[in-house]
Amino acid sequence: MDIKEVLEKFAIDGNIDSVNAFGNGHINKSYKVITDTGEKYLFQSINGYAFKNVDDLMRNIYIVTSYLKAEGFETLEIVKTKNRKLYFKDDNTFYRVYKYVRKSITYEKLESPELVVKAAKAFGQLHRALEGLDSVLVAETIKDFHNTPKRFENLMSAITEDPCDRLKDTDGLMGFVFTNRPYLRLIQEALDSGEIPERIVHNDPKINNVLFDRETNEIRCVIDLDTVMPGSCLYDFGDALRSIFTGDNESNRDTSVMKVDLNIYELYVKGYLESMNGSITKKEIELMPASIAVLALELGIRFLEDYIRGDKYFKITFEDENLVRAQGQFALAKDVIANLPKLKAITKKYID
Ligand code: GN1
Ligand code: MG
Repeated sequence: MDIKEVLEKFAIDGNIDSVNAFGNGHINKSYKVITDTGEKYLFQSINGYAFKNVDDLMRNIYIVTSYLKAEGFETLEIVKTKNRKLYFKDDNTFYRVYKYVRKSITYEKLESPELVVKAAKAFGQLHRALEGLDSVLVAETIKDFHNTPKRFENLMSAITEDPCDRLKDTDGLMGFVFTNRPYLRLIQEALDSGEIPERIVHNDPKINNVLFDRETNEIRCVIDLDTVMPGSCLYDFGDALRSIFTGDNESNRDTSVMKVDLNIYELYVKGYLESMNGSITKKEIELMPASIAVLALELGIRFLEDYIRGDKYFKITFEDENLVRAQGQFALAKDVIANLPKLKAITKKYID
């Protein structure tokens, strides 16, 4: 089936005028669709390699978006198929449609302090809002998604198998991972021991997943809800800052641009804590600085594993892109670790 035939299966308004590739996701394929009645939609094919259970995935999104809407938040709106299903399956490919969030804009890089504070508040607000949603309703769409020690084990198996004979290209990186192994367990151990609470979180708070209003720059909503599931708020805190510090190109060979900005860190901490409004625990705050290192190391490990396995998970546009991405995340992790005393000193000001 071609794209237009698939789109016909959905309850969209009007006839299709245009379909254009859209966005920068590494996993799903996205298209912006415009119809002759002026309606706009986001049409996506879901990556079945990453997401093994599309029923659970779409039900999660349905539950979370219905809940957020009922709580008065703007959020994604699923457009069902004509048979009132949440997705359409053709030939082992899964498709879905959302209403396009009009007059919104995303940024690959946050240029101004105001935007950093707003992004921090967007995730704080989301965490607060989801406190009221029973976590048994939300399925684990990707098992052990942010279980960093498990990610390390997966990398070890990839090295052992070395199916594409690529281990030889990874000189220097493996040593870096081994040296910094103690960081990998920080969040997982705190969760397992109950030192920090389990919360429903976004799990993929890349900064281009925050929609701002095109005219006022106010927060509209957080998108890409595929991985909303139980976890730790430190996953989102660490990953959002990881993404901000990485800059606008995760595949940049010049890794010197991927570094900590202490001012941005403080703005984000302030914005996030303000909107979490007393709900966050002391232990969670204490782990905030290191969480950025954990998330950067984790993503570096994931990119490296995927490179070694032959680029099965993350989309690539050039041959060694996943290796380059891993190098970038490890360079950032190194800078975060070097700056931990400063990051901790800033954070301390907010623990009373
Ligand atoms: C993937 O597709 P995208 O860009 O929203 C990935 C995240 C990574 C991110 C790195 C489901 O997100 O975990 O942090 O790439 N999402 C999934 O760019 O694996
Ligand atoms: Mg994503």
